[in-house]
Amino acid sequence: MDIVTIGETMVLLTPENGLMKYATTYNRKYGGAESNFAIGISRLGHQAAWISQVGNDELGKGMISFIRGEGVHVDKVKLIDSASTGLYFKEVRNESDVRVQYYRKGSAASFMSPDMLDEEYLKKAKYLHLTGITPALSDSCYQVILQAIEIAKRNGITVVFDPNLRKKLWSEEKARKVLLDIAGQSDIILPGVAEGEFLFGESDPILLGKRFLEHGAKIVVLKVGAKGAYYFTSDEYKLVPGFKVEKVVDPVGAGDGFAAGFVSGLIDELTIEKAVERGNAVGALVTTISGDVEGLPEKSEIERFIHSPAEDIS
Ligand code: KDG
Repeated sequence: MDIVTIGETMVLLTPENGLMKYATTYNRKYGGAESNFAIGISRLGHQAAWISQVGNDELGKGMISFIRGEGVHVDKVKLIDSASTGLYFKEVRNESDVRVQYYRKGSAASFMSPDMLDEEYLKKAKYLHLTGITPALSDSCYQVILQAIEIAKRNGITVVFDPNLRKKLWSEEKARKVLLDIAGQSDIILPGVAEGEFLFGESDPILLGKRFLEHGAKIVVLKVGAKGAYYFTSDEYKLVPGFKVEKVVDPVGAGDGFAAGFVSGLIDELTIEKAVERGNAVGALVTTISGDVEGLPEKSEIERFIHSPAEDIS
């Protein structure tokens, strides 16, 4: 196993036409930062496992089939009778105006608890991927994250943390405290510049990178939108430019795609710079297709895009 990730995936409904408020027909997809990442990893040719909890209902079962169909290991996804699978609606008005409505309070995933973690299973992974969405779901979900980090530390598994700040899910004060706690225990951290500013009250990318390093991370990759991403280690930092795409159709999931591309690069033992370049390329491609995971590329596509991006966008 290359990576294990833990978190909630929801049924995703997007209006077929027009606005959420008036739409009468919706497309049914699936979305969840952690499974988006796992699918990205799988499409790039690696082994990924997704740990979660869904309702023992038709939508939950359909979701598991879909994610399994993407080659992700789902043997540790629990179906429970006492709560339903979460749901969310998404309306993309334009690149910078995406409206999201969650129906996930009290969802099956929000009842995840540390006892669902099997150390023998987690031990098989090289990387543990976590996001700041899971601890926002409930206190027991936060405990899952803390326990997973403990297991990772005991077994030499690298912890990769994407803060994925979702202000709709919790208070700013709690979010800041918890995200800083997890960031301080992670080996690799993948924040966006706005998340860095939220956590440290600082907007200069170079200073932010240094703050995250001081806070405990060994590698920091700070995403700066279409411009690309900076990486920081104790020895160096560098901006790796992003890729242009002709049209951004749906930006949601680009960060998860970035994380998948970057971690896939590390698994393939690329340099950090080349891994960031792959992350940038995957993130860019995700935005060109509607849906949180539909635009995630396969290995051959990503290599072609990195070598001649113009060809792919013409
Ligand atoms: O990063 C994309 C995710 O935000 C999306 O797939 C849904 O997990 C999700 C969330 O909590 O918003």
